[in-house]
Amino acid sequence: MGPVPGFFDLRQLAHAPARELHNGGWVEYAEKPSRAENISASLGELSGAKDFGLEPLLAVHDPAYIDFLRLAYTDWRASGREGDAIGYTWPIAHRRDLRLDRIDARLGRYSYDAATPIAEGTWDAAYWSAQTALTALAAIVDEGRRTSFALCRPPGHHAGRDYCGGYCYLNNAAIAARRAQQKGLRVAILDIDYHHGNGTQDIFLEDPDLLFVSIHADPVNDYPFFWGHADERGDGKGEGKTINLPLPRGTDMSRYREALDMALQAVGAHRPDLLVLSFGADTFEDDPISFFRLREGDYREIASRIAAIDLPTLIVMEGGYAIDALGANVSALLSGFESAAI
Ligand code: OKP
Ligand code: ZN
Repeated sequence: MGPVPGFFDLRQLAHAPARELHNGGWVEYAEKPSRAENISASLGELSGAKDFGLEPLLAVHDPAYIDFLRLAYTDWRASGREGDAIGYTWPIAHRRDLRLDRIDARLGRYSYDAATPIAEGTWDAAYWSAQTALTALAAIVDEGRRTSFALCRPPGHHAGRDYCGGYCYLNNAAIAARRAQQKGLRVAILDIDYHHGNGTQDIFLEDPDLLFVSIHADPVNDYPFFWGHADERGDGKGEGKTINLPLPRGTDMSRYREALDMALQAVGAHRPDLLVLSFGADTFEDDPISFFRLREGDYREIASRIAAIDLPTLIVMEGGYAIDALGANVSALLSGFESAAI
């Protein structure tokens, strides 16, 4: 098929929170800028992002949430705080939709965890990460490419219509998928990050036209706990258009392959015009925060199997925290698409 064009914008590096709350204490932030640098170094030439503006972001996210994201860091500093903005109180029982101005209340209203601080460069980086996904989509829908790779960072699949969480602020895959829908395409999203893509699931939960399929660590044991169980199958008219395939810790390629083939069968049956692949390399055996056992060569096989269903495919980067191995794992994935016989 030839090389997969890749997209990345240096402004995505501006987001660099210092720390996150984990297991009762502060730890170094795992979603570091060097993740993208490692991938970009091993891929060679990547093109920058075009600017599609706010409109495609607002087709997925609540305008009040976008305002919050843009202003949270400034408001935090204006309140006399140091460091990155982070909440400490969440409206867990879904209280009334109060219009509260206090920064701590807003942080609680628009987030669901303490893994997602808002730092000085967060809005800019998240904005350009979303534009990178839209630019890679344009390579397929406007320029006729078969496959393209968006080096999104910060990632997106945990971000919902009006919330951030899990290192995610804007849902890059959902923003690209919604734009493709608006151009008349029928879309499927396959999410193969180690963690369940709760934000993407929530955004399309009632959409009868979009299939969301996710293979991930069983949320009984792993983040994000409250989403991704096998009995979540979509709501209302979207019933049956969400498919969750949770797998146990320790899963290796032989078990993963079965789930992947089930997922791909469902994707094929949906008859999409476009596949959006939310790709996380945190299923890797040496990932520091995850517990599957995939190896570098497995990403090539995964890509070959996906390429075999013969769909235009937009690959959107999600997680992966074994930083020194990230470039090699992403290259292995792309090589599986590049050598596909179609
Ligand atoms: C984002 B993505 C580790 C705690 C884990 C957040 C996980 C977010 C994963 N210090 N909490 O899906 O890779
Ligand atoms: Zn992940």
